Amino acid sequence: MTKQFITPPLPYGYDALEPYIDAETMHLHHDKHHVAYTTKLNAALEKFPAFFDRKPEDLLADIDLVPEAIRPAVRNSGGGHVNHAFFWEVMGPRAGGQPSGDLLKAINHDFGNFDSFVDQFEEAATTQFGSGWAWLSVDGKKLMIEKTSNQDTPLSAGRIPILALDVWEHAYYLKYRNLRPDYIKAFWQVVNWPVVAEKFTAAR
Ligand code: MN3
Repeated sequence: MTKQFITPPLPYGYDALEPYIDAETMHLHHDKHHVAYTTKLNAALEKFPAFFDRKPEDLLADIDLVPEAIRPAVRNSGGGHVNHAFFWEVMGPRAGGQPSGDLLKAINHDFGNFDSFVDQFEEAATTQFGSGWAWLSVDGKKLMIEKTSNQDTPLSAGRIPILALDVWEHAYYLKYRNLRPDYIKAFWQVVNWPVVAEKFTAAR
């Protein structure tokens, strides 16, 4: 009896992020794309079941410990599994606005002010060429904005992500078509800043 990773359910309804992210996109994105990543990760680990005892985040942070034969599958499908679970968590209904407290202080310190942070994050999300992600990560003592290709994660570079935006076309094409910048602007309406602040506190 082999343990397997499961796709966590959405922490809210499929229509909870309307009108910014539509229910049809959420159904496809969670039930098809996310589930497929988890299924492929499980398939890759079948011959190495000891890894089911690790957290999938740890496999990505320590990718060199994963056997070479399945390393690309863990990087891509494991990344997809972990990144999507993270992405659902940092969004929510009745969200948006601005962070407060220590997180806002750190944003002001590292990016000048909140508006400047938003501009820089949008720039990263807009200019990620092809499929990938934009991130706000904790790098030692400071915050940094970065972007990754495909399902790569800041975890593999030793950083701790606290906010993510999926800019794969599957994340927005049904509603926003080719207008990725409109999707990126709408994202701010669904960011769950209290959850991001918890992740920030835990990362330090
Ligand atoms: Mn996606």
